[in-house]
Amino acid sequence: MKMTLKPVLAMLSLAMSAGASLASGTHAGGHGHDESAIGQAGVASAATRTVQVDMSDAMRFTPASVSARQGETIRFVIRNAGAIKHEFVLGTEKELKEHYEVMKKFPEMEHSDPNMITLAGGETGEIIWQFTQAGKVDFACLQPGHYDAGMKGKVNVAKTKPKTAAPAPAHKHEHAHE
Ligand SMILES: [Cu+2]
Repeated sequence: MKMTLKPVLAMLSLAMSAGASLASGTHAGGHGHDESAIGQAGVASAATRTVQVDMSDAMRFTPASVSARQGETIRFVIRNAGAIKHEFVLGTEKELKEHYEVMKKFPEMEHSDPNMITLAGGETGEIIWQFTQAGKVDFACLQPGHYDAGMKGKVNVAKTKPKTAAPAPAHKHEHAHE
């Protein structure tokens, strides 16, 4: 079965909001999928750095913590060092949890978006991603059971300092008379 996840998520959230009371009131018009929170699909030519992330059947990412700078585009080379299927999905923790619940209901679902890659054992693939907001971006493997087993990690995106006019000129003058 090949289908993209978003329509399924949309259907599910419709079904859930129809069944839920209006008490929560969190759905203020939008459908809550805020892609700008985690950044956006990057352009390969803009990638300044390559980060390799390995996935293993021990349900771990290596490294599980990646540092980035706001605005930076990273080329992630994802390697499935295990024998079973794993995936690397970037998202907010909330998105990942929602997505994971869908994956548990539809384990055979194949999904594909710029923020994720699914790899069979031994495969390697890549994601180009630009981190536009400072803060934490989570990633996880959403294969049933894997997220619960701790197959998750995070990208810490450091705030970019406001651009200063020019680097302070080096003072060549010695303060000999001090
Ligand atoms: Cu996995």
